[in-house]
Amino acid sequence: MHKKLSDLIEENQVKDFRMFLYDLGKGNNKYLLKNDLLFAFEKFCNENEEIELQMTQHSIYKLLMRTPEIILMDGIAVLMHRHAMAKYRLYKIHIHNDQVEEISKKEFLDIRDRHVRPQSSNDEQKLQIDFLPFYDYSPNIKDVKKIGKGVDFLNKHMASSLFQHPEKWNQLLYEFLKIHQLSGQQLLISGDFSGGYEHLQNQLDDAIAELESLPDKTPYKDISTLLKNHGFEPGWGDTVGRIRETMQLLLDLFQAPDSGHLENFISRIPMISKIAIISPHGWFGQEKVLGRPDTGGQIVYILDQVRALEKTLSSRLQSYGLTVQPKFVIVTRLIPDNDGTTSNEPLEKINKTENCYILRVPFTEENGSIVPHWLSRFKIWPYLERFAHDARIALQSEFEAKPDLIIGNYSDGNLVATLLSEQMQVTQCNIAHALEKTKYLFSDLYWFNFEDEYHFSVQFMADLISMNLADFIITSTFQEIAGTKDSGGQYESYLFYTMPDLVQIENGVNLFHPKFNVIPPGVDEHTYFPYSEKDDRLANQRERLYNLLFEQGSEDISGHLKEQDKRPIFTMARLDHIKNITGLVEAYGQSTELQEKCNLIVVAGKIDAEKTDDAEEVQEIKRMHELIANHNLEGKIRWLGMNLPKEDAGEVYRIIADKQGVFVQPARFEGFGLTVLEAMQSGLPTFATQFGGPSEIIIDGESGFLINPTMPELISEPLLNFMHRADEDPDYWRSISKQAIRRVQQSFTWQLYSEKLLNLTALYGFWRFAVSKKGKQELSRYCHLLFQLFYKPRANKLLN
Ligand code: UDP
Ligand code: LCN
Repeated sequence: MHKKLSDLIEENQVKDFRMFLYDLGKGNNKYLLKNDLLFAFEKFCNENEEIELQMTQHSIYKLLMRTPEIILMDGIAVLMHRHAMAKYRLYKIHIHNDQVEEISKKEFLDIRDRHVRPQSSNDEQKLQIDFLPFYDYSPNIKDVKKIGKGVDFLNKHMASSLFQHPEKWNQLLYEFLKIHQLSGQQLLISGDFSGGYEHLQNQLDDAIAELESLPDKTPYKDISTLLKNHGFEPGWGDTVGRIRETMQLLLDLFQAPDSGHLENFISRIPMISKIAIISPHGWFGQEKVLGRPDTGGQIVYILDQVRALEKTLSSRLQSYGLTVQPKFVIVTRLIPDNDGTTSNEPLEKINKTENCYILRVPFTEENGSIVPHWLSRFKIWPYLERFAHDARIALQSEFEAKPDLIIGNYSDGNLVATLLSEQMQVTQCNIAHALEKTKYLFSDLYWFNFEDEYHFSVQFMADLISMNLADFIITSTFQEIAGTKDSGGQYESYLFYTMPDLVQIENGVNLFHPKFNVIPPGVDEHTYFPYSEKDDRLANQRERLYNLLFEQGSEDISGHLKEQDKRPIFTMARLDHIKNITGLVEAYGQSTELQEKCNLIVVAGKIDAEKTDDAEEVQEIKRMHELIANHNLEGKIRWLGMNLPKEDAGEVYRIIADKQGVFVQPARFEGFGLTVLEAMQSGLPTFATQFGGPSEIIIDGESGFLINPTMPELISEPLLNFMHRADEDPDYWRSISKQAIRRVQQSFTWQLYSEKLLNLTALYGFWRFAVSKKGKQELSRYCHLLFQLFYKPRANKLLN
């Protein structure tokens, strides 16, 4: 489609824009990202006096703010325009004649390919992947703002369809109820109930009328025969009051369908009691694991999730009038060389639960021998298919049946969940936690530079397969899916991309699919609670940890603080490159004023690089030592190179808060950031990266502060501003502290999470039953091919 530049920017700025592009074209860099473009434009404005407007008022600036990249070729600029969240237009701008062509994704990806590999012209040989033909198999959300609220959309969609085609849906609902079983027990209506949904409505009417005369509190067992006579099985409720209510809801749904009735009724159907959770990589355990490589928030998230879900599901099952006890099994990897953890135990009961377990299944080689040692999450791909096979057998035997829901975690767990769900025909939920694609700049375009270490070609394919096949996807924030006004989301980065000379993805994921739902996690309130709740704090634990933080010497601790009364700046994370702990040390090292005002306390990684097998950790350890030496930080920084058990970490946050300190999370990018929630819940004013999840946790300036951690002064300045203000006004620290606590308690609780997740599961379970199976089958075959022909051979290469 042909356009003019004036369609993109104001008419009177067209000339300036052409000049700007012309100037860019003269430079050496032919592939510019948004930051490069803004920087270049600032320079351009400074150098051209005739540009009258302030830079940010300029329509060129506004366009560049929405331009993730420009590729420059002879007289042509290829511009990627993110004109709305998750929406793109691609333009070829002819710099000399003002012409603009809107080009296809395919053409754009070819241009990208040629930019990286100018010599290669074998376009026909590229593998091209396109999921677009499958996008129409479900209704799609139209409004970007509604992305991530899939369940609301689906409810409304089904209710309106129910209204328009009552017979079809009533029949479906009736069929769904008829086959409804839990743990082999027929529920709601008997399997041989005949006469269709009209007969069912009559029976409901009659049963409700008979129940009318009984007290609400009458238990189910006293009326089970009465219900049986009408063809009803258990599952409607535990008391007459509840049973009548549920029956009335179904009647209302038959007679006056609306989304409220549908949601209420579906969430009352007992659909699940056995849940499998898949999380193969890292060290999955309850003790001595957090802070090790690949072992962080995902473990905390899953263990807290399981505890909360068990509680909510138990009480739901009781309210349905059932005696079934829910069971949760987390499947992870068994690691014989356990390094002091429980990772070599095949089965471990989860503390503070009734019926939840960690089930460990080893990785095996092709010849059946067990892989004995820990493997980085980047190296596990060749083992996953066999792992899925063995996990299926182990799960069958643990549950004595198939699970009712499978939840995958991260790329590996999601892929295994997909394989299991396909084989067992069970509803599948995905949780990414953090996708790698956006963490490493150019991980797709320059994939070959990363391949030896990271194997992203395999991981991204695993992601594509599992995100397309999942029945529903939970994310912790909206921006994880579709980004913010100014930057793309993690899932969004799979929309279209290319890995030159390997594969082109024209449409990788449908962000407008109602499968996406934002449900933020919570914090374990028994471990992380406000510092001011003195009665709940244990004096001896406090003393021991105070000693650890400020006094004790050990080979795992580097540095002794000279002036212990200064406010502590505290940080705690895995010592990964992305966590940017060294960025914070650099910022502190460069600011003598900050050093005068505060101490820096770091809990991360190890002190001795010899003690780790993780390549990124080794690099970061070396950098930490360099920074401490170069900036002369001895006496001002204390670095605990150890993993704190969760309970200790809880008290550590509080001790820092007792000293009116702050928490800093300086990551280059953070998927969500559980430490941010924990620190805030403990009452610590928290400074966290603006890139990723924290931007949806913290309300900047109210319940904490968002920082841009890309330059040392951008970290130290907001910290210094805060310190000055807190020194001048003794209430300032306390007011931010209080608002941090309030924010977490209002919006981030596991109770809210589990209610929502169980409602979703019910609705998607019904949706899975109701939608056309044909579409899903075709999608599944397509993914199967990608798995067999692309994923497997490339994954197996890792073994050579
Ligand atoms: N953690 C801990 N002890 C440590 C290091 C980390 O208990 O020594 C916990 C921390 O409290 C948080 C989790 O590990 O619960 C890290 O989660 P987050 O989401 O912040 O980051 P991730 O490591 O998942 O990227
Ligand atoms: C993984 C991450 O990197 C964190 O940002 C999240 O908080 C954690 O998982 C839990 O989802």
